[in-house]
Amino acid sequence: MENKILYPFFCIFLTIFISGCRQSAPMEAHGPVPTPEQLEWQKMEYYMFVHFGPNTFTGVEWGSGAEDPAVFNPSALDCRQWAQTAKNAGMKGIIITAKHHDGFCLWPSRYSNHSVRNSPWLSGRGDVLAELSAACREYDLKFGVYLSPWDRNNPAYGTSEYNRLFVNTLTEVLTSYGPVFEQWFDGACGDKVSSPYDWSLFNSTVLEHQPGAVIFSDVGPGCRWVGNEKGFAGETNWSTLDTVGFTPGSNAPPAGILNSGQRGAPYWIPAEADVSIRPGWFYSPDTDNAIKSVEELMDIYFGSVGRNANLLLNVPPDRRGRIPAGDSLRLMEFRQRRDEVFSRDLARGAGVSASSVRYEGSRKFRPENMTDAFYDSYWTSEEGKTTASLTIDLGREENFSVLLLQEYIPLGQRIARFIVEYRDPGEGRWRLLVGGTTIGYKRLFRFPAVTSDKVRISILEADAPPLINTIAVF
Ligand code: FUL
Repeated sequence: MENKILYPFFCIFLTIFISGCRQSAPMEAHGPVPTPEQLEWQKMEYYMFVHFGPNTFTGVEWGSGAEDPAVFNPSALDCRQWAQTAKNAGMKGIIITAKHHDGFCLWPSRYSNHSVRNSPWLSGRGDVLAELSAACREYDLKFGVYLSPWDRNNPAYGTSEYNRLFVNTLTEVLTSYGPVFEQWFDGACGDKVSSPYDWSLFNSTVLEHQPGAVIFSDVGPGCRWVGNEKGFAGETNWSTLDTVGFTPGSNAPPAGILNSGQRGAPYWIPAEADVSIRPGWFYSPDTDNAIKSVEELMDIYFGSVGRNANLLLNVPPDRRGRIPAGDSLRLMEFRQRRDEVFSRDLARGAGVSASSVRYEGSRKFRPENMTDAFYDSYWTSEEGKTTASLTIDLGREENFSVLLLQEYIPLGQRIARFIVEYRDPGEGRWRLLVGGTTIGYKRLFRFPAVTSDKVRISILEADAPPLINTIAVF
């Protein structure tokens, strides 16, 4: 008798329990996804490249390797000034050319005589990597290393022995200066005769000593070259790439593919856009009047960070070993301009309605997750649904000229086509604002300012149910 009375309650309880379990069912990834290190790297967005070495003093871009180490003699080298500048610029790390193509080592390497040890700087007792890694720690910046496999000085270069030697060099650098967030492998090589580089050995050496490092090259595996040195990713930019059969350098995929990635490709290899604040990578007094303007830097920012790529901005120290005042001033102006643009997100906390929500009723994927402050809360559509429209209610008419969208990439990149409209406050009609293909980690749009109380995003094509964690308007 008692059982008969309790049975209906039991059934109701079971139904609620099961639906509760369903609602919290974990979302599955679609395709390749970033490793935790790649995700951390992507969130850095913007960091400094430092080209420094004999070329700084000789005024060339590619040293021959025959330079006398005596040319390297900075009069007032100060890595703390570099770090302070990077920090104040809003950058998250610094990558230094530990060894450029001329083979000169900025640290006293055991494997080469062509190094700071044979320079007059600090009577041969200096170590730029030691100073810079310490300065990065002090300013809470990540430290990264550029090492060129192409070496125009080393006598072993071009022989099979060289791969071993390069591995020793790598090991020395990667075990001496603390954590390295990114290992930068330059694919450039101007010499024709050379025995092939052992890339898989180079990569495994990096990961053996720095398992947290993201390896940059034309083809990753951690992140890829964006295909140009101007700082622009493609308007379409997938973080996936098929690298089978390719290597860095002359056997890399075409620049156009590196620029836009490949939809549906098997590896997660996001783009990094490298560009110099001056016409050259190394300092030259000839370029003192050619520092990029704030407008150019803003274009670059929207063309890189705003198109799902990280921005690696080169700021070359001068012959004193300091970042010149003109460059650092420009960096501060650039930061100020970004701060002004992004100071107030008019959509923060705004109500959002979605044409489709996964497991309606559950708060886990609610549309407001896109206007909250949390990276890991996101909206997604019902299972199997790859189109949706999202309407953001700003609560009142606002004037805005920038839109920010973020896909929740820990579960893969999915969105392939979308449009954004705003409601014309006069006529009440929806008007097209912008449209695009990919979003990825971050997508930014600039447009002539509009006034409206509502913005609508229509996802027209996606490879799996779309996941968006941030919509912001400025
Ligand atoms: C290129 C190099 O040849 C340039 O000198 C510079 O280092 C740039 C970042 O990469 O491949």
